[in-house]
Amino acid sequence: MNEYDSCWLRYERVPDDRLDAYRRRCRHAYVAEEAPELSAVRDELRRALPALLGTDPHLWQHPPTTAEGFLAVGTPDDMAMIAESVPTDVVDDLADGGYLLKSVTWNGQDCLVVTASTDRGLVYGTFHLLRLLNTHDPIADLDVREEPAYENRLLDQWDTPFHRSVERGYGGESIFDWERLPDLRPRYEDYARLLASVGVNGVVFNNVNTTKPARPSANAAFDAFEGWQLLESRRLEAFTSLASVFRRYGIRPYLSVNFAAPMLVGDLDTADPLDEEVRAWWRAKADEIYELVPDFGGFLVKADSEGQPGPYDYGRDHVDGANALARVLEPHGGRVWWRAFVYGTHEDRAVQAYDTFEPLDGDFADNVTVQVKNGPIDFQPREPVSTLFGAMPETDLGLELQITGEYTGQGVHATYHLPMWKEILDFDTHADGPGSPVGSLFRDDGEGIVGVGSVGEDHSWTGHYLAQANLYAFGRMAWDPEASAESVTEEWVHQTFGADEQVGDTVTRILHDSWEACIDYETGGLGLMHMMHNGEEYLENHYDPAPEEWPGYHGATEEGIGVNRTSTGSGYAGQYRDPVAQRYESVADCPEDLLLFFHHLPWTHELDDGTTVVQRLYDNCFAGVEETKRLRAEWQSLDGKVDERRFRHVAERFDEQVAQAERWRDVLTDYFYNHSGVPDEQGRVGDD
Ligand code: GCV
Repeated sequence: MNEYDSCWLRYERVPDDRLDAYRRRCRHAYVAEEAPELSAVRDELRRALPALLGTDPHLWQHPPTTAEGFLAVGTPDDMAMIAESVPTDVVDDLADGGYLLKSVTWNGQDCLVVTASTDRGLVYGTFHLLRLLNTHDPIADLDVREEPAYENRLLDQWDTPFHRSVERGYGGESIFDWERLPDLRPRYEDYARLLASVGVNGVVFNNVNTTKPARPSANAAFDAFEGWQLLESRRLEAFTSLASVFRRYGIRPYLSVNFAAPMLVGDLDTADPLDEEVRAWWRAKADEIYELVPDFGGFLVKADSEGQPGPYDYGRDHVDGANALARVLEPHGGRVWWRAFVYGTHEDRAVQAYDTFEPLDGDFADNVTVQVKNGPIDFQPREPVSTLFGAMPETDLGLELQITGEYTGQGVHATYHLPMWKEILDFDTHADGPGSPVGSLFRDDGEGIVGVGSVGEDHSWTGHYLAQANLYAFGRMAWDPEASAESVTEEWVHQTFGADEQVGDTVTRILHDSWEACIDYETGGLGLMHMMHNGEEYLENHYDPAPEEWPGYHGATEEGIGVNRTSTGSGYAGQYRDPVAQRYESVADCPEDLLLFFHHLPWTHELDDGTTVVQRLYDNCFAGVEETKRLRAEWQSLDGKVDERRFRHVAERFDEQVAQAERWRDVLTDYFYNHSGVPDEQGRVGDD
């Protein structure tokens, strides 16, 4: 990887005190037969082992005859040594993708075994082993058994085909050059490697907004293309080459489809999901896709939302729409991911997803997954969790998280999402009584976790070198939601910035403190949200402060602030199960960090510690800026300890982050002051 960063797959020479132990077991490697995934394993070992160990390892395709120790990667059927080294019934019982890593002695030699019952598991196991070498972990007594917590760990690319743009992507233009397919770019494989190394097993390659480009492209000729055209036969044929790259890494390809495709791609005059011709059109299209891409994962659909067509256009509902597509995918083992992101007809947008989908529980086909954003609004810095979690026990659900930082400073601010995701996963829904955290859902077949992607053509991939941590953490958490945030961060930092303790500790601190800082300066920290500038179509902003644009989201008046979502307001709090509903309903019990999401309160309402609401908002906005300055100083302390390119890039972004945090602080505190008329106790706000 030269034109772009290697991210966490850097493979730098391990320290001398590890070298002997590693070389003893990895001087040679045996990788069983030539399945696509195993050729990827072989390539990865060819890249990694010489770089890590400074040796030129032999890679055997047949059981080695060497008298030295070696690394064996294969299923128990591939080699007697593997079958004899691990309990084969344990291997057989592993979920798809699961694997074992084991240190063994074979013919008196120190060896290592990576085994699994599926080729995909061998890919993950190999990356796990390489991670251990990269982080200089001991490998003499390895006895690891790993299985993914969720069957589906998907990446949703909001890349707009042909335009090379990425809606809400801040890492540059799309890496996917559809116009040139079937020609492949090395970057595709490197992206697949990054994703597989953290266990992602599916990619939706195009934006859910299939009828509009995120913004007009530089090349006007491409503006004639729309995302739905990917379903045209010649486009699908070209798509096979992309699919084959990701297949080698155990990643299934998916496409977002436009619900009106039978009219847009076909020449029907309706897309009514109950119309026989429409059904036949989808069936033929699905058959065509599977003929070309046998491991195709399925369709992602945004229907009847933000201008996208859907079943409502024909007087049908979401079940009719989703099931019509599910039916044609079912014979091929494909799945429909149907998004629950709908709003527009209710005064309070928060209530709509639940009102729309909960009554449909149990009616969706077995191969439909309803994909739900983590919160009821839209990836705000902090939101309560969606009321749909735990409310649809008869339906396969997927949790949608945002890896890209649409509302968290985009590619400019260093905002780490893992602490937010942990908070979401740990939230007790009480769906099955106490102790039913969000993370315990999505565990059935057909369920899973989905991340909205963040990569682009930038050298850094993610627009900010530290934002790579969000991509890494997403995959690791979707594999193992119980892993501690600290351990995941530590892994990423070590692999990405090396073993230097000062660098490791500093970057870890920056990441872990960054989210709360962002909440403070962008919201005031009491549950307010969406005070962003919206901008024009194609130039949607979601970055600059503009609380005056959307007063409905924060409810500021001269008397008070916040949105009443209790039983005397929109009733959103009542969509949770008790005792969660009761807790949010009550001003006294509602957690402070969501107080103004659920309640409209006088500016001078006193919080638990006696501080008024408005004073706390002032204080938090100021604290957020001070914290951001502290984080910048932490980064600056690494001058000379991190390579120049990354050091400068992050340092410059921190300067802009501080300036932007100050802008937020000033706009918000002025706005609060102008509405409340209450001066800041410390004289920092208002006339000067
Ligand atoms: C892909 C919000 C974002 C849109 C996004 C949409 C969605 O409205 O601003 O960019 O569209 O959510 O998730 O469908």
